[in-house]
Amino acid sequence: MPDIHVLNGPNLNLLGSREPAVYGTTTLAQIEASLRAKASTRGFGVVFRQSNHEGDLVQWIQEAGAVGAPVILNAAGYTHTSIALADAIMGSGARVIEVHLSNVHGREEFRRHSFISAVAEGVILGFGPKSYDLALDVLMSGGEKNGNS
Ligand code: CA2
Repeated sequence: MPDIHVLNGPNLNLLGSREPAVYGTTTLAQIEASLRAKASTRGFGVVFRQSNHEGDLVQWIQEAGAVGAPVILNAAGYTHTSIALADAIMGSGARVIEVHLSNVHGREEFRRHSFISAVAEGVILGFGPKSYDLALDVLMSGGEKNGNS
């Protein structure tokens, strides 16, 4: 199995330093360390990336799709705006699990729509860093599609 790609969108580099009431105190580096440790116990490698630029995320999704690597994607603010990311997922055939730290459905109205959800295999949200963990569990257990797509 190829490495599991964990792709993070804009402002997630600020995790742990601002807005702890919404996003908690765990930093992105801590999430990365925890995922790497957990994945390695099962012999999986992790490619962990963050960018504030939409094109980087498009490129990384395409790269993952090209090598058949599964993706855990927190597209952050681009979740709610980016047709380009949805196109990259569809066009590259990448297997994507969408994750969010917060329960976006309990927040502002504009966060309730995701351009990613319709092209993702599944969505995990609202569990803080555990959202990433749960997605990793699905991928490491070889979780299959549920037939919805
Ligand atoms: O809950 C999530 O994981 C989000 O993807 C986080 C995004 C937000 O736009 C989505 O609606 C939900 C925001 C990431 C920005 O993270 C910050 C962390 C600390 C301080 C400021 C922003």
